[in-house]
Amino acid sequence: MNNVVFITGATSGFGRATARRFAEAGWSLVLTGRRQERLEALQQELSAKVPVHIATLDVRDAEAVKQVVAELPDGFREVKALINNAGLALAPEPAQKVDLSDWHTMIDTNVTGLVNVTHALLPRLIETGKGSSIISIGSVAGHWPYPGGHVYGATKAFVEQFSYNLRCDLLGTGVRVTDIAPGMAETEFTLVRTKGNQEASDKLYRGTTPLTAEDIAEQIFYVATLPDHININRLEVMPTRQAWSPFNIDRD
Ligand code: NDP
Ligand code: 8X3
Repeated sequence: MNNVVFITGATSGFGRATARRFAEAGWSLVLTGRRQERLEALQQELSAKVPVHIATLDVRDAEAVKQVVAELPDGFREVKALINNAGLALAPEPAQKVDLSDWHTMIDTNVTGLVNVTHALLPRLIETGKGSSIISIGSVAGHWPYPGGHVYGATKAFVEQFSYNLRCDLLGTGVRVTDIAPGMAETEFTLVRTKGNQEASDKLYRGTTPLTAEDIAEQIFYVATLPDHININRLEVMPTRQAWSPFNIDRD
C-alpha cells in the first residue's frame, strides 16, 4: 500500500509543489484547498502517477475539517505525513494602520486552521505510528521581527511553539513533528499579502534570487522521508541573498 500524504493549501505555491514532489516518489495524495478548479487540475495532472483524493476545504471551518478527515476513502486513511501548509499574510503596513479583520483572518487561518487540521488527523497519524510526520510551515517571520510583520509573524511563532509542544506529548508514539521556516520564496504569497498587487509582488522578487516553491517542497520531502529515528525540530531555510538588517533607531 502507498504511503499517504495529506496537504493543506495544495492549490498554489509550496503546497502544489509538494504534491508534485510526493507524487514523483509514489505517495498517494490527499489534496485540499478552497479553489476547487485548481484541485481538479492538479488531480488530473497527477492521477496518472498516483492515487489522488481531493477535498475542497477551508481550514478555518473545524466541522468541515472533521468531515473531510472522517470521509477519507479507502486507501487514503492511513495518513503518514500531514503537511500543514495552508496560510497567508495580509496587510504589510504598520500595525497601527491595518484592519482588525486582516489580523483575524491570519489568526483564523494560520493558527486556528492549523490546529483544526492537526487535531482531526492526530488519531490517524498515531495509528500509523513510527515514521509518520506532522510538518507545519512556519516562517522566518515567526522568529525574527520585522516592520509590518505584526500578527503574521506572531501566528508563525505559534507554529514553532505548537510544534515543540506537540513533540513532548507525542513522545513514544513514533509521530515526528517539524516546523519548517522558510524565508523569502516566490509564490502567490505576496500577491495575497498585497491583495492582488502584481506590481508590488514582482518588485519584491525582482533583481534577487528568492527561494522557489520547489525548493521548499524538496525540504518537506526530505524531512518526511528521513529514517524513522530522526526528528528535525525546526528547519529554517533562507535564500542565500536574504539576511538580517541592523536594529532601527528612532533619532531626534
Ligand atoms: P500561496 O499563496 O501560493 O499558497 C497559499 C495556499 O494556502 C494556497 O493553496 C491557498 O489555497 C491556501 N489557503 C489559504 N487560506 C486558506 C484557507 N482558509 N483554507 C484552506 N487553504 C487556504 O503561498 P505560499 O505557498 O508561499 O504559502 C504557503 C505557506 O507558506 C503559508 O503558510 C505561508 O505563510 C508560508 N510561508 C510562505 C513564505 C513565502 O515567502 N512564500 C515564506 C514562509 C512561509 P486556497 O486559496 O485555494 O484556499
Ligand atoms: C514569509 C517570509 O520574509 O515575508 O513568511 O516573512 S517573509
